[in-house]
Amino acid sequence: MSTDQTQNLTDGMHIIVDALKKNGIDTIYGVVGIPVTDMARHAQAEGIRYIGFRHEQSAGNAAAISGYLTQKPGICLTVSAPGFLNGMVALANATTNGFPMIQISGSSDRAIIDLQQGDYEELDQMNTAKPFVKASYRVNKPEDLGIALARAIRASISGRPGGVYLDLTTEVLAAVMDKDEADKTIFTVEDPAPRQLPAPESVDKALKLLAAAKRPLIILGKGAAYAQADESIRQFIETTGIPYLPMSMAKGLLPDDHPQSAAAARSHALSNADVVVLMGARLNWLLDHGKGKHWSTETQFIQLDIEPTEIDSNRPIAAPIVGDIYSSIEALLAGLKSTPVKSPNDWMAGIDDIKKVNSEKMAAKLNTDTSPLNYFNALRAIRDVLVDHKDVYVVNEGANTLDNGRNIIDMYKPRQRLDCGTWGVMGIGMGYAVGAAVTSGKPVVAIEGDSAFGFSGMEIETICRYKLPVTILIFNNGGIYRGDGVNLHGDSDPCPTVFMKGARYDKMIEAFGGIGYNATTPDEIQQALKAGLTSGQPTLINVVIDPAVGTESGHIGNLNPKSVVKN
Ligand code: OXT
Ligand code: ADP
Ligand code: MG
Repeated sequence: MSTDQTQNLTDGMHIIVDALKKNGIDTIYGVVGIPVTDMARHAQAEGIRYIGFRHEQSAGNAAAISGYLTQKPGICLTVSAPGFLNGMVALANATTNGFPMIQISGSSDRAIIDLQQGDYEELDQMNTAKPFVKASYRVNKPEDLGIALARAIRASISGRPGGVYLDLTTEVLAAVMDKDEADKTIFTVEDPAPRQLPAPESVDKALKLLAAAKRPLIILGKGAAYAQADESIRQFIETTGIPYLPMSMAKGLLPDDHPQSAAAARSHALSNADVVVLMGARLNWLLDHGKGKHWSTETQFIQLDIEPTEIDSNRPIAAPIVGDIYSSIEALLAGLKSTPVKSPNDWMAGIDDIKKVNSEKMAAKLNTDTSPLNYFNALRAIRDVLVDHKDVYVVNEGANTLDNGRNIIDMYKPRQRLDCGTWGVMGIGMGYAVGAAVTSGKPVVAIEGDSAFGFSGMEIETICRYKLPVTILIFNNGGIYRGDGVNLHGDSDPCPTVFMKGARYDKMIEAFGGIGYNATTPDEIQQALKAGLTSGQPTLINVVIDPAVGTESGHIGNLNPKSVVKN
């Protein structure tokens, strides 16, 4: 074809990029190959930043966390069948956690797939994705690309955010259209996540219940963090004087050293509260479904959530407020004028007493001086550096590394703690670190169990390639939970929980031009961490932890099924 004949033509892979640009998408996280390589090249040529990963799951995790941080869908690009499935874990995790994300995947020839005639990377991806996402769409005509992306964007961020799958067949990517006609098919989505105002009577009812409470408690969840209603939430908590408990990723919504935080008196606050306000937090396993020893059967609940079907999921909710948290908090604040709420002082004083006891116990653990290090003195060393770096994003995964990290590393700003979330999933580490660094331009510190790191460890090459300011601390206790497990059969194979002894993860990053440190004392941790933060260079610190100090499954050992048979 001559240049004259092609100059007014375009094709699917160009149309989708134009549509992404029109909707303000500035970054794609992915892994390329047949049939999406040229689409990625073209996106980059058009000024969309393309971050190429070593595995789609990490690309997906980066996209998901960028969605959480920005309220815009994070975009993950994958190849057909296996690449698609690798990305699906992250997409499903995004849906579970309520992070807006769109996975765009190329797919093979639909006619061959449908007749199961054995195409290259054959899989009915649209239907495979369905159980794991809010919506799953396939585009069969290039003129539908604009509307399909619009639907994907709206589905991912309206209501409870989540994952959306967009299937682009090889035929559509290559399909040719007149450029002027194609331009008419793409558009900017208008108000993709409209405010959802709560009913005034719901707000009124909730305030009356709260005003009568003697021991009210607010539980802040990551839905509240996502809503970016930071100032109003703080104002509501401070005006009412109600103590609050942050769920893990809501830490920092108010600074962890806030006097009304009940985090260091968790079970006392939960079991004694008479009215609990669930603010963007689900009454799921992380809150024992509102049942059991941490809860009173007398407790009444107010629940703020955008998803109506979340209400009454585990316990009856006396006062549901269905709406977006931004609008709901505004309405609650306005309602305080006619229905003032003041939490009784003796309730907070009682919580303070328990906080004091628990904080003293914690201080005793933190101030140990052991060789090898344990979780507490190693995390104390990190905490004391990070207190001077409040802009840092903290990624945290593992079991003991996660649970102790959550309790010891204080957060001061909203949405800066990123962790295993609702699924308790391992493997988010490096993807979240890349996504946070790329999205925010701020330094990231990833505190990783050695097992947790292994799920996405190859992405240190990605971190080095893009020269991201990420410092990774690997809590190397030589295993899952502990490094001293014994093979019960007695042969020379390691036990299921045990890894290579004396592994030097710091050497891995040196292979890619990053900086590695091996730390065996609090001082060495601090020197290395400060150097990583000051240089802004990709840095990996192998923190040598006593293999014998971890607890099976960290704080959630009670979830392991118990065997009647004694080994
Ligand atoms: O209430 P009380 O009075 O008791 O006091 C509480 C707080 O008030 C108090 N506290 C404090 N006191 C003083 N000062 C401060 N600052 C303070 N802060 C709190 O302390 C107590 C306890 O507080 P906490 O922790 O809040 O309370 P609790 O009861 O623990 O809270 C309950 C939960 C459920 C809310 C909380 O525990 C929680 O959020 N847990 C999340 C747990 C989680 O998600 N874990 C990850 C999954 S574990 C497992 O599944 C793993 N796997 C399997 C696997 C997974 N997950 N994924 C995939 C894809 N494949 C396999 C694997 C492989 S973990 C894992 C790897 C583990 O090995 P690593 O090497 O990575 O890690 P290591 O363990 O380090 O070796
Ligand atoms: P956590 O793990 O921190 O307890 P969850 O992920 O379990 O938090 O719960 C978050 C809840 O917040 C979900 O039920 C979700 O529907 C809700 N949510 C998310 N975004 C908003 C929002 N903008 N407004 C209101 N509710 C929201
Ligand atoms: Mg470990």
